[in-house]
Amino acid sequence: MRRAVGQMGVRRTASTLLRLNQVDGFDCQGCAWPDPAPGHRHTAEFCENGAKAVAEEATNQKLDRAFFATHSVADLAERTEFWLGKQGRITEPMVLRPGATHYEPITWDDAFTTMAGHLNRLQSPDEAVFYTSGKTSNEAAFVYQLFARALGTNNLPDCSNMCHESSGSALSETIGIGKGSVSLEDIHQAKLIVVVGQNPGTNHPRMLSALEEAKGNGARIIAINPLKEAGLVRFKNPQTPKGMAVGTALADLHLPIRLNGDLALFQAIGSLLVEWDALDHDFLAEYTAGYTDYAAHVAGLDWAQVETATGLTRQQITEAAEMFRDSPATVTCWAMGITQHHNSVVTIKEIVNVALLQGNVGKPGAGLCPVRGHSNVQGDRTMGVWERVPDHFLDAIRDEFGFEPPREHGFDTVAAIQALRDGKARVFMGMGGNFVGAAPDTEVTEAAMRNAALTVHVSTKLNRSHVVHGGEALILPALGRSEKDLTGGRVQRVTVEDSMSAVHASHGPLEPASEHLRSEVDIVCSLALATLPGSSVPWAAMRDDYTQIRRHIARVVPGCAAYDEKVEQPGGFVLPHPPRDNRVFETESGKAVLTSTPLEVLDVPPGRFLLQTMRSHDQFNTTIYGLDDRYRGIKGGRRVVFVHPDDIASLGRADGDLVDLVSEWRDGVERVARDFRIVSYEQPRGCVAAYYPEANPLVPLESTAEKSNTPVYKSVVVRLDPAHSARSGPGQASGTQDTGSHRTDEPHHLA
Ligand SMILES: Nc1nc2c(c(=O)[nH]1)N[C@H]1C(S)=C(S)[C@@H](COP(=O)(O)OP(=O)(O)OC[C@H]3O[C@@H](n4cnc5c(=O)[nH]c(N)nc54)[C@H](O)[C@@H]3O)O[C@H]1N2
Ligand SMILES: Nc1nc2c(c(=O)[nH]1)N[C@H]1C(S)=C(S)[C@@H](COP(=O)(O)OP(=O)(O)OC[C@H]3O[C@@H](n4cnc5c(=O)[nH]c(N)nc54)[C@H](O)[C@@H]3O)O[C@H]1N2
Ligand SMILES: [Mo]
Repeated sequence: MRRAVGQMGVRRTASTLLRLNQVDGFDCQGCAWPDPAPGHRHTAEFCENGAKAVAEEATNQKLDRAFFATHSVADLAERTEFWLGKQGRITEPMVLRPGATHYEPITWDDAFTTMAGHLNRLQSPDEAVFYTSGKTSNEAAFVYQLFARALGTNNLPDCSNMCHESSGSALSETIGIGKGSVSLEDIHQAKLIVVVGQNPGTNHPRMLSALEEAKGNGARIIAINPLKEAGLVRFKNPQTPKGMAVGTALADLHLPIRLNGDLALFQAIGSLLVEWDALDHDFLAEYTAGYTDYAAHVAGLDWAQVETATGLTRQQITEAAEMFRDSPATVTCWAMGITQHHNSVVTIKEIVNVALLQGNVGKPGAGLCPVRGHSNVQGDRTMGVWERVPDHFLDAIRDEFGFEPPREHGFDTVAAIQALRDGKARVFMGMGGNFVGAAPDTEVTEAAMRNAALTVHVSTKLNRSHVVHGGEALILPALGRSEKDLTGGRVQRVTVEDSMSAVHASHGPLEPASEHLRSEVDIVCSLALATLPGSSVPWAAMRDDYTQIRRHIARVVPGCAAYDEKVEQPGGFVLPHPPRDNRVFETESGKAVLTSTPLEVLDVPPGRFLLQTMRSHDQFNTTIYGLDDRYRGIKGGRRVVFVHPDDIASLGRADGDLVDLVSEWRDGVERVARDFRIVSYEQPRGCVAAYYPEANPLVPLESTAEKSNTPVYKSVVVRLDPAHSARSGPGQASGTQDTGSHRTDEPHHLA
């Protein structure tokens, strides 16, 4: 409330927060956690971090042309993400002309003409890149991918490429669909819930209420995480007086796993279930393939290797396996701690193996639950924002709109950066997000963006991607989800899909931050009209009435028949999910697939550490709400590195010392992020942690997960050198590359 009132004032706070996540209100722009059924929602159906997300968007603080006249781009490039984000909402379209030092105002029409000029001058439409962050509504996402394809490219990278791509890859191959198989009701009814590689207390706080309800119904909970994340070990439910006063320990068992140890852990659990014959034989026989090979593979498990990889004892793992054995219905939830490693896809397949052994797919109270990040990241994919969308989707576009879409796969996020770097892509457009701040290898990514002829960002707030720009740059300010959309002279609604495939409507109650803002749908359709004058697509009709878009969605997108009618129902509708609904597995063999993967232990040279990059309690991705991380005891600073006390001692350093983080990778380049303060913090020996995006310069662009191509943000090999700034004399850092683009002008006081 303090944050909300500070940014929005009392009246705006009340009218906004009480509409948040309500049936007739708007969808929280924070995470993708689902809403309870209509009739079961609280008056305050939001969490602390949802309130911060709304306040950040609905802030009274504005950024006008005088601001851009005062601050040169060079000046803005010296500021932190925190400072940039705090300047307020962008109120009119701005352009940075070639060679100019300052952004200046531009009319919408001129902005679209500028973009059309660049796009039509390209040698091939594949020189354009259309990125999407996961807040974009289904309607905007649908017209956006349609525009890219009408132009002639599948270059539609999205934040999913950096997020749950590994889940999509692993689940499609094993159960035939890239989405999770549980509903909120399944969580409530589960007897065992496994939360692995996820910090819900910070990133999905409303999930804790669901876990609490499950516990009330007799569920047990296992948390698998190198860190003892506070939300899981002590939880006070702010929705109930009892919760506020008493608090609960949600997790019954915490396994402090070594970074990247999860493949070995789940394989070991699977091997024990096979050994104990704790299997659903009927399910295995009827619905799965690969069991015989799998059983033979895990029979040869090397426990010494498992203990090294996981940092856990056989006894700890056995205790967890017994909880699986004794549970008739198990849900496994995971997030970035699982998806952002080089072997994420096979790790998730190992989680699937364990679920299949016990028939925990397509059964009430059970299932696989990748917990999505951005509020509509899953919906954007459903709507075709995907560089590798299947042919049947493209066929449906052709039949609906009468043009032949390109068939060749497009660039994902990493490939887009490589293409910009190598001059193969010339125009970059971002539909929301902060591409430069979120991507790996900051120095390489920034150079790639500077190589573009044109960079365009559809945004609500200022961020680093606006100040690290191409030859010409545009900022197009969009309506946020909390705001009234009166495009085409009528009240427009949009729709979104949550992490559990439920689709529903959303419409904002607030007056827009400025009369010059346009909706994302308007921006895309107007751009299409300017760029593709002879297009067979009815851009103007779709722009002026989003119902028209929903009618097209109904005919193009699988599972969306009668879309406009179904989203009318209170609470919306749930998309079909064959494994969940009928135990139908649309894989090549028609069965769910158990896979056998050789174990490996990540090799870390002596004196080096495995670094994970994670979120604090006071940020939404690259949007920094504040400089504290309350649950981890950090105050007033973000350039910190969490290190085990014995590792600090073995380095001959002390808590509070300043170090440079140096990442070592097989390309021989040493990437450096300077001036991080050591914080003594309990976790497995050899593991360290720092915040995203400050640590992004350390993640090599080419270090990605096999198959999903997701950057390896959670296991970077680093050393901790004495801080350059604290050393005497220059030259000590020779041979290293200073990639400290996320500058530090922040205090470091720690609680
Ligand atoms: N308030 C808030 N909400 C958010 C976001 C936000 O920034 N702020 N971001 C949104 C987005 S886009 C996403 S994707 C989600 C992210 O949600 P999370 O995945 O919860 O986010 P991270 O902070 O990256 O946390 C990763 C967790 O995994 C653990 N971990 C790291 N490596 C490993 C490993 O190898 N094994 C295991 N078992 N655990 C590991 C870390 O200790 C940490 O607890 O949250 C969404 N919601
Ligand atoms: N090191 C490291 N890097 C990571 C991760 C990690 O764990 N570690 N996580 C990765 C993950 S999971 C993700 S999802 C990506 C996130 O990558 P992105 O989605 O690209 O980044 P965000 O920080 O969420 O984008 C914030 C910006 O979105 C704009 N915005 C906000 N709301 C709206 C809106 O309603 N409309 C429009 N048009 N714009 C809006 C604002 O201008 C704001 O500055 O980062 C990835 N990067
Ligand atoms: Mo994400």
